[in-house]
Amino acid sequence: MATNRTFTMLKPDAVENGHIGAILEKINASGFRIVALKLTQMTTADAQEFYAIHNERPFFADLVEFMTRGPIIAAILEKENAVEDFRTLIGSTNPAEAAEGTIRKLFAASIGENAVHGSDSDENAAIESAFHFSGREQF
Ligand code: RTP
Ligand code: MG
Repeated sequence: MATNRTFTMLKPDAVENGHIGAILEKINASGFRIVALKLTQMTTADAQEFYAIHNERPFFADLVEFMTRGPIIAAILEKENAVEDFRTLIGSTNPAEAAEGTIRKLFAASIGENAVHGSDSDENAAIESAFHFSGREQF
């Protein structure tokens, strides 16, 4: 499998709870290279666009409210098989169902406030990376 990239956000709960350092440490220790990184905050319009695929879901309003309530860390990560391996590292959407040692098991409180985002395909990784980072911000 060729080296490729995924996109992640450390969500407002992770930032509020002081988990930036611990989560980035785990990401690096798992073999991902950080090729873009910043602290930023999404507007309501940003979150509605970023999560547009979920706009008919019952949790959409709560998701937008949550994702805009404070700063996030946005990052692009590089590794062989990056998208799939990062989804494995973060664990199930619901932390109660996440495997031991995964980021959501360690740092997330609930299915809504689950500490971290990971792209679900190479195509979405590229779209999400471009949403948050200019070409000059990617290394
Ligand atoms: P993400 O996109 O953030 O990496 O999470 P995911 O793929 O594991 O889950 P997805 O189905 O894409 O859902 C996106 C985010 O919406 C919130 N959510 N809340 N209350 C609920 O039932 C519920 N379901 C999903 C979570 O923040 C989830 O990560
Ligand atoms: Mg998703």
